[in-house]
Amino acid sequence: MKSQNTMLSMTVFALAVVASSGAIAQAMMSGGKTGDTNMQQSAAVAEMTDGEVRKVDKNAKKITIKHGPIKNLDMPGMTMVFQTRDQALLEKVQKGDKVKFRAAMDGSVMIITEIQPAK
Ligand SMILES: [Cu+2]
Repeated sequence: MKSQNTMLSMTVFALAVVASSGAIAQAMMSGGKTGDTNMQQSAAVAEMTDGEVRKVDKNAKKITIKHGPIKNLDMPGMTMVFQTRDQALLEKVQKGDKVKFRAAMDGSVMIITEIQPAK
């Protein structure tokens, strides 16, 4: 039992370190610095990607975004159309908004799983 508790607290500590270093990397990137010093830590949890909404098509459930590099999809920055399965996402943003979002593959289609206005 004692060793399990030790394992748990070590895991929590490791997660905290990963979370805070991710936040630092984000802060550095939004400060205008680019570079690949943080490539090592792209790991399992996808980071939010910066983007700017170009178009929201509620009927087709599609959002056009000019986005920065999406690490988890190994995609460089570009402007492209994303689909979403979640109607509520379409209500959160509108054309011209700066956003942070997460994208994932759903079969052969790239979808947005999470989006929020960037502050
Ligand atoms: Cu793209």
